[in-house]
Amino acid sequence: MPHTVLAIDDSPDVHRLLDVRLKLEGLILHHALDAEAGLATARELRPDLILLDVDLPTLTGFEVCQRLKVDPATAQIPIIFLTGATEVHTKVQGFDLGAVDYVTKPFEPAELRARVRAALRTKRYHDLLAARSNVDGLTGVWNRSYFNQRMGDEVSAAVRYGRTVSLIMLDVDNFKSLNDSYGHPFGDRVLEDLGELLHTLLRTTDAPCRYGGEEFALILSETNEAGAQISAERLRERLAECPFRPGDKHVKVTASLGIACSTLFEPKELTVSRMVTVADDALYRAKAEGRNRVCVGRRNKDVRD
Ligand code: GH3
Ligand code: MG
Ligand code: MG
Repeated sequence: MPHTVLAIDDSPDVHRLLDVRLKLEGLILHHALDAEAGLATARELRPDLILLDVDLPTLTGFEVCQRLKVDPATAQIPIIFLTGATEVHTKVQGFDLGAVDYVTKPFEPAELRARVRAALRTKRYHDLLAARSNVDGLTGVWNRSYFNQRMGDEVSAAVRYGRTVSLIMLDVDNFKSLNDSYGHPFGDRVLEDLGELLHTLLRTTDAPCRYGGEEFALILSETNEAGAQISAERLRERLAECPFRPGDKHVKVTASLGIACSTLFEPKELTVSRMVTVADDALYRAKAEGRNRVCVGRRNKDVRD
């Protein structure tokens, strides 16, 4: 996949020059001629690198940089400032705001290319490390820290843009007695297989996460309660059908699932912890009603935290 780079500059000449100078780098260059278009495109495209003019007319490049850094959707995108000014304090201000580099205009072609390449290389390592440190070692699904970050982003999008997100809490039934009867390594194998099953059955836009022990939190983007119910039921069925064979025995493994959908809440009441509480309550009900079942969360009259 070629890298995508967004250039934000009010001068069409600069864009033409960047096109020419970066042509051989094999990247896809997008253009924005003012701060507002730049911010919107950055949010939508999430490019691998932003080349940002310091002297923009409405908002300065520094202000654009600040906005990009406080928005979780764009905070991780490296920024190289394009500046005509060579005073030390301007460069320092750019670095202090989170820029990774700067290039002075008029561009020295070889230097521009080298700095762009270096920034993209660092971004690739950063993405690789971030992905690895967010994956649970045993099951291969996302870990708890990724859950917190992703669920936070999904809830913000639901509050701000009216998007819908569902959360399914899944807990393996009687897992302690499985461990006790067949040994801890067998329990681990069940969790490994469960991780794989979650990857297979969920959409690529969904995020299965290990919440802790034998409990999983499944984030379903753009999915309403009915959709979540279908997914949860399918998971429950497939797991119950899955034969687990420690030695020569056939062991049935089941799970209980609880669902919470963002549409249960008024936007001003919607938080991650409230969604977790509702899904947990539904999971608890599924356990109490006999396990190996799906329960849909209801919002309590007085929202609890
Ligand atoms: P319930 O149906 O009510 O959920 O019963 P349960 O036995 O599954 O619930 P409980 O919370 O009492 O037990 C969870 C067990 O999961 C206890 C713990 O030893 C086991 N466990 C947690 N993490 C792991 C793990 O990584 N590997 C294995 N093998 N077992 C684990
Ligand atoms: Mg359990
Ligand atoms: Mg448990």
